[in-house]
Amino acid sequence: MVKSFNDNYNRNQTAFSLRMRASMDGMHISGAERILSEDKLPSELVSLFNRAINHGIGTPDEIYFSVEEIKEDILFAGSLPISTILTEGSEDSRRKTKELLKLHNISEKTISKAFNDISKGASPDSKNMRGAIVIDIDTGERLEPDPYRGVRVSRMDICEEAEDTLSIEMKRIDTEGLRVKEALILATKVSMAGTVAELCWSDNPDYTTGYVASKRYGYVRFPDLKKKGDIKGGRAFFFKGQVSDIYSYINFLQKRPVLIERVTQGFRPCTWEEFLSRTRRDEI
Ligand code: PML
Ligand code: MG
Repeated sequence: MVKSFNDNYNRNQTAFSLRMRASMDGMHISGAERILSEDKLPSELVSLFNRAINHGIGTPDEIYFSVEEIKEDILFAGSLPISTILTEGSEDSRRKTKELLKLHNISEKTISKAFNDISKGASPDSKNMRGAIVIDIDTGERLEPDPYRGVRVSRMDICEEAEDTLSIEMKRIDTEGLRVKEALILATKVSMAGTVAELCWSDNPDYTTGYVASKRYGYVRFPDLKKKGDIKGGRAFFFKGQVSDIYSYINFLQKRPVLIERVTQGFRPCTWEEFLSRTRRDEI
């Protein structure tokens, strides 16, 4: 994203998807996605390599890179608006996160399943997953075809100008960090696939803020969603639809190139009550 595909002068230029994933003893520790023009590939490869070997969880013993020419049309999109909820510790954060998920008509049982699975390591061998859980909001069933791997969202990035705008916007709303930018890009694409809501917190032991994201409520951050030192983390996508639709849903998430070209204004940190009254006001 640092040097992304710039739509101002090269919308017609060939774009490439650059992906990195790093693991240690089979455990996923880091990953990144870029869409960029050919001239930016060498420097970005080096920067993703440096990032993989300097990860908080540990030094990887395997790093994979892939570079693919993008042949499909790129979908250009506006980002979800960012909100941050002020909470009183991890229990309060979890309670409010669950309340927000309930506002999406997701049952308590399904929400608890997503929390439990991510908290214990969502793959069948209790490791963090490289990709996300996909969970049916009606049945609570997990739908990802490979429960070890999950669904990894791929082929998304932000245009250079929009990234500059996002940096300014994030400063305005007291939010910072590459991690937030990358999660916002991913969450925006996930919402475009028709996902009811996404739940995420990091597997990095030092990073405890998580979020719920959806078209309806935007990208809503909750500090202290897990305790410091905890290395378990991941994503759950709450899905509603026919199980037969799951393949086209996953195909969109993995293959459809999406570039953020517009930044939607977000909000300064606020209390849960302020957030609710603002979102209710917006419904009128
Ligand atoms: C991750 O990097 O593993 C996920 C980060 C999610 C939280 C980002 C934020 O603070 O909004
Ligand atoms: Mg991570």
